[in-house]
Amino acid sequence: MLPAAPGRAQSDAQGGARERPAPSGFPNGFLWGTATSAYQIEGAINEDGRGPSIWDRFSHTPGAIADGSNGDTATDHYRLYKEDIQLMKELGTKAYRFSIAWPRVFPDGTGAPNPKGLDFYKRLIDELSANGIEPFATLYHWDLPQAMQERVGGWTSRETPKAFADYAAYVAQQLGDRVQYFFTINECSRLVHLGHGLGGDAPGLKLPPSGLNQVRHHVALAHGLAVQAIRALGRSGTKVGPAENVVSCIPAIETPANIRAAEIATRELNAGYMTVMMEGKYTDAYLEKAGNDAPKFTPEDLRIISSPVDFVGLNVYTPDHYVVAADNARGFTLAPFPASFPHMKADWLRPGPEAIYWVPRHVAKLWNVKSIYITENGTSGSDKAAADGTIYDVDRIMYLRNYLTQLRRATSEGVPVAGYFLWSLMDNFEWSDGYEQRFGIYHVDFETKRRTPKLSASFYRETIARNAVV
Ligand code: PNW
Repeated sequence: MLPAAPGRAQSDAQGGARERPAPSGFPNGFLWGTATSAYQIEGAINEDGRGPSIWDRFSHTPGAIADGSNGDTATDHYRLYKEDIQLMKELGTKAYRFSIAWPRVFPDGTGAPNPKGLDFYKRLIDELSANGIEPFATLYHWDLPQAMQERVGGWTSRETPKAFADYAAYVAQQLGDRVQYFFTINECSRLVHLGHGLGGDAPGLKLPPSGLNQVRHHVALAHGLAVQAIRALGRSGTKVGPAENVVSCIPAIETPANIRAAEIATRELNAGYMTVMMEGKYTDAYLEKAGNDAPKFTPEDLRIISSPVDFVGLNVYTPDHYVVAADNARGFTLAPFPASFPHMKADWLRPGPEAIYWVPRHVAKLWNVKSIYITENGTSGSDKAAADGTIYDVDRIMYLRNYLTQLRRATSEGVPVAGYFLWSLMDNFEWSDGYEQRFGIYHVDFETKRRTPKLSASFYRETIARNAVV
């Protein structure tokens, strides 16, 4: 149980906010939520007819995961989901972003569906609804059915986007009465780059540029096909969009020239993902740079990829580049990061709270996007319990408070951000970092599966109650 916050009567704070909006306040109706993904929390990999995924295979490959672990049991959310929904409820969240495991629904990737696998998500969604929490379902958070990898070569083949569209259509048919908000693919960029270029994520491939560019095209195509499938088969009012980790470009100093340069950089550095999804073409610079390694595609592919979306989901963790305007062909310089730039527990996670201001602002401006959700934001921490048993994760609170201050700047200036999903509800299987990186606001003991709130859970509950940065 989350302890009561001392020194504040909830009704006072809310009443005060109604009369005189605090300068740190978010718009009325701003949607607060938490986020997770299937393989990172569910466990139960052999339950109810689930097929193996590329992450089962990869995590059981010696040397692939930092602590030699895997997601076989993870947080056991498959069994403990009702308890987890009570955690969401005690935070006061009104939305939850989770992912559906494709291999639970189609154990072989294609062919006969597995109703028992889908039933888990029906139970989960019904329990969410019973607790007043809106489900936001991601169709693909990296757990490709292993059968697709073996039969057709996974994302290297055009068969995979086709199979993904069929899976999306089936889910929309089956869950359309329960789910209004769908995300297609989580972070196309990471699954392409880390999974197929660097080999650090499943399926662990290190493709040459031509192969990698083709994978990138297939993933974008899968996004577009899924948008069309959900539109065709969801009930009316169903909304769909991507959940992308846009390469974040921050004006190093806030001048009109640097802001413009950061916009140009955003468009170019996301050419194979957000830019092609929003514009229906690859930029000239992207194709020129790829040269003979450019992906093979048809004009019809580009029309599919750029199927109109209802919103854009943005995962924002860190500034990828600080940008300075320059008199060169590209129009910008990317400042190198000094070795002294700080980072959170994860080396890659440099705190730069202004990223959560600039990314949605650039996306809204460049592509006239009218509705944005922050689909992930959060940090890992070392999270040691103090003598009194509490995890005083003031580093995570510092990170969140600063990011939310910048997010609030965005909403106050009219950037159309409608909601925020904190990553993550609870500690979970952090991919190739195994269980060594904890992102939760609830601590999970991976032996007993016991959940315990960290101090940041109280911070988040307070933020939600006041609809303001606290
Ligand atoms: C996201 N980066 O991954 C994923 O969507 C989650 O599944 C994951 O647990 C979470 O963030 C925390 O890592 C990212 O290097 C991994 O910028 C790395 C980066 C961004 C996102």
